[in-house]
Amino acid sequence: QEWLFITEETGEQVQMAYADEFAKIIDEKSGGNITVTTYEYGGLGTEKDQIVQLQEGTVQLAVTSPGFIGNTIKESQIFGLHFLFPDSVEKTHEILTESEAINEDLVKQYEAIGVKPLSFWTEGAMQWTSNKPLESPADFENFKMRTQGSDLQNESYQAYGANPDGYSWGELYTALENGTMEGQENPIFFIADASFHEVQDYMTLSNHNNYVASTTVNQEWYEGLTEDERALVDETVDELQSWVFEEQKRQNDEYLSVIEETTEIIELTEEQRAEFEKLATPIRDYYRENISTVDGAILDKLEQEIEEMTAE
Ligand code: 6CS
Repeated sequence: QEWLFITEETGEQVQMAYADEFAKIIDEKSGGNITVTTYEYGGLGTEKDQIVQLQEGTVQLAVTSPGFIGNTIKESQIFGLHFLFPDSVEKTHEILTESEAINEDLVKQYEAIGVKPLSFWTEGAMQWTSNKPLESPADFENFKMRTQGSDLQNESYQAYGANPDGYSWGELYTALENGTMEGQENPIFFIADASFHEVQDYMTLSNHNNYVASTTVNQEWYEGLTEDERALVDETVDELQSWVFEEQKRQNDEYLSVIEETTEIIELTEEQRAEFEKLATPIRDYYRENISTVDGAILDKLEQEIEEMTAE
């Protein structure tokens, strides 16, 4: 049998590396009986089209980013909050792997639309690239910031005074080049591989948030698998959780020097980061009051878990 696995990335970018590794393991473990065919971003439309295909079961598996489904699964916008997760990417990955708020409560929200997340993982800390130096909230005044388009992502940048707008990444290079957009956020590997640094003069090491991705499946398909097949999928996803942490780390470490060749790197002082954090923290209440459909219960629990896990 054949399973189709779509991602939002191309080439050997982290999501594609993940899907290809998944395909390799399934092929080996099933003795060649199951073939997983992987599709790059664009192969089946935009990121938003891909979610519909997953819901409809045209594809069985997908890497899905909350930023693109946030307006459908409101609670997933939680990942658009800045300065929520700890600065350590390793710790963040541990929280994404173990948190009950995420892996049980948030999962239920996805299931309501027929999509089952099997895991959440980080593609690394996000940084800002821009056509002018971004060092303080004042620099964001009326700044045309590209986001993936979820309401909370936009709200987070409005809190800095920016003028954010959702855009598909396939059109972003051109938008940055011609000034339709003045800046964007992404992990280092993605900035370099998508060549955004070529059309941006600065990269601020802001570490304001992590890029969170999720391995998702069509729920009906997953529940219709035999017990052995489902165990094979679960086992492989478990195995890939630490694998993908190493993969994103390798790519993010490697690509920094590529960006440094053409782009000025700005490091923020603790005080400068604190200015952003101060404006970002009240957005948690905005999420509770205006976005969440469960009065912020998932955020309350997640905050508690983060506190416990970072105190260890
Ligand atoms: O910025 C984006 O939209 C893209 N960034 C990453 C890291 N992966 C896919 C996504 O579409």
